[in-house]
Amino acid sequence: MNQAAELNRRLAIADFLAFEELPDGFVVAHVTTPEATASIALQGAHVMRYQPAGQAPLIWLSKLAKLAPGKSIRGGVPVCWPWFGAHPGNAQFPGHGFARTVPWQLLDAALLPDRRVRLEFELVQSEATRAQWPHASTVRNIVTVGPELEVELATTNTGDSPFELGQALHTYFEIGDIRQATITGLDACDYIDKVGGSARKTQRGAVDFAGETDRIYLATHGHCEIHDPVLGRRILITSTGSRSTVVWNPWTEKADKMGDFGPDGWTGMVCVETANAAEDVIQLAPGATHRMTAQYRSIRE
Ligand code: TA6
Repeated sequence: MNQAAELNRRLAIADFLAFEELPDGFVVAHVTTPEATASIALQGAHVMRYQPAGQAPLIWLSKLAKLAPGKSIRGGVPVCWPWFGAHPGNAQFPGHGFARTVPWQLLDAALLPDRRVRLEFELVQSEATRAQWPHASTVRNIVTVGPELEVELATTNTGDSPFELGQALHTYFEIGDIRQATITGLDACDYIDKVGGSARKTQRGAVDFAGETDRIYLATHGHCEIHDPVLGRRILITSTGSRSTVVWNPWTEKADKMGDFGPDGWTGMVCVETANAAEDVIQLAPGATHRMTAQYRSIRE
């Protein structure tokens, strides 16, 4: 019996949750609720799609996204864990950690009384993951689909010594045109400008976009909004357990180099990432659990 058939036997919820196996054994959970639909790959516990009923998708997925074992997916909500960006000590290790390209298992699927669907995934550790991350730990990703998309990344230190944890929900949002979009809620926050030689700067007013933008905002307050006049909506982003927010758009040249954005794909997306990055990395004590959550919803404007 293939993986999807086994998952359908054990965890499917009629009319709300079913599993599909793509070529190469890539398994996807499809969620349907009255308020929204979503698709989550078991690899990386990666939310690939989320679309509120009657609206454009909230989450952007590249038309050239590769859905193959071990390949990072361009778009959706990639889980960057247990480090953000380049590995602090070994340049050979994958950028943004290994969590998004390894198998996760689905521990539980539940239809909640309010007709939201909650899926709880746990990263499957292996010799390969332990070779890059020797710390005794578990990490779970809990995805709840309803009128909002809620994602919670929970890391537990199951060992007897502390470790440093960097992470992000590297979320790609669908927008009408990056050149007309703005982001509020980061005013007066300092940021590391990775396009400007990692200089430290301070945000004045709303964030707008006129070229490649790659910033780690620091001491952020857990709420920001994407204003999208083209699609006529605001996307509200609320987070807990995070004091750093990454804003990224590759613009045309970098997107072309990356090769999986598709023609002009960069104009229709912006990443606003709930993170623990830079000086916001977490020192996790033995036995402790750190929870980082993000909630996404849109309001017509
Ligand atoms: O979060 C922004 C960033 O760190 C950019 O610097 C860029 O590298 C982006 O992530 C995409 O990274 P990826 O490994 O998914 O291609």
